[in-house]
Amino acid sequence: MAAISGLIRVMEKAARKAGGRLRRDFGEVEHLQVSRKGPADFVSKADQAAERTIWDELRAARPDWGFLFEEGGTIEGDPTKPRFIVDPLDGTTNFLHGIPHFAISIAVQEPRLDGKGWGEVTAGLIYQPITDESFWAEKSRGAWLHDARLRVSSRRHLDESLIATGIPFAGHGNVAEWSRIYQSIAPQVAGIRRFGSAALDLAWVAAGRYEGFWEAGLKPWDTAAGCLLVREAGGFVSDWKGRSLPYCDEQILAGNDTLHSRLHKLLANALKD
Ligand code: 2AM
Ligand code: CA
Ligand code: CA
Ligand code: CA
Repeated sequence: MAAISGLIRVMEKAARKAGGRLRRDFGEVEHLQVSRKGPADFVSKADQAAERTIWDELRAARPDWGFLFEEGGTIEGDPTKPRFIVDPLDGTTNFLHGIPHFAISIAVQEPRLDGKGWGEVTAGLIYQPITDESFWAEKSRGAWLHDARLRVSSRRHLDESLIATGIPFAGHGNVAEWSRIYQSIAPQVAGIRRFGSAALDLAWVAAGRYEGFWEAGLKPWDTAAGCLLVREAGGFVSDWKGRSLPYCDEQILAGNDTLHSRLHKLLANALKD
């Protein structure tokens, strides 16, 4: 049984409040009004409303902590205190198309002891409003779905493995590189999925639903909570060189120990050619 900490309760309360709003707004035309941040990069009223709700809740509970928001950017706090990293709606494209696969991601990152920048991610929560699933993890205290302990998949064979990815879209990613990796991995595995929420891809690796996941060009708010979830569920997360970073946003590869190393070899082969 999970002993849920006060911090996770604060994060879950904020995510549930914003998630309830997203659930109500899902499919409502007025909330689909969008502006563009870049090519094919849409931000809806719902992203902004969810971020505002999360900001109000977290700031009230931890007034001196900093923030890194996807939409609002950086808000400095007491430099000796942690910061929250928040994606208020991961899977905006799904949300805007009426596809019920999106999530809220909140992570906590500690300041480095030498005072130079940011270090370890020590807590993470990914909440899926439509299924009401709350995936969370704390450093050294495991990964959980509500009060059930999560373990990465124990499948060891590529041909039994379901692998998630993110496919490049307008303004994001290297299509030729992605195709080479895809051609290297797809013929070896049971299946590839591309559902459009990197946070949920990682939560599902932690939950053992996927055996692995790779993507490039993500941001800290997409991956910070999910990386901790996978690691606390006994899995591995690295960049494509195999380096274990606090959040592998530029390049990410996640999986159980065997599949992480198998996929790493396939990926390295694909990039070498
Ligand atoms: P977002 O919905 O928060 O923007 C999907 O591969 C991942 O890429 C999602 O986690 C998504 O996060 C992110 N992403 C960023 N910009 C995107 C875009 N223009 N279209 C689709 N996904 C985008
Ligand atoms: Ca976005
Ligand atoms: Ca995102
Ligand atoms: Ca987002």
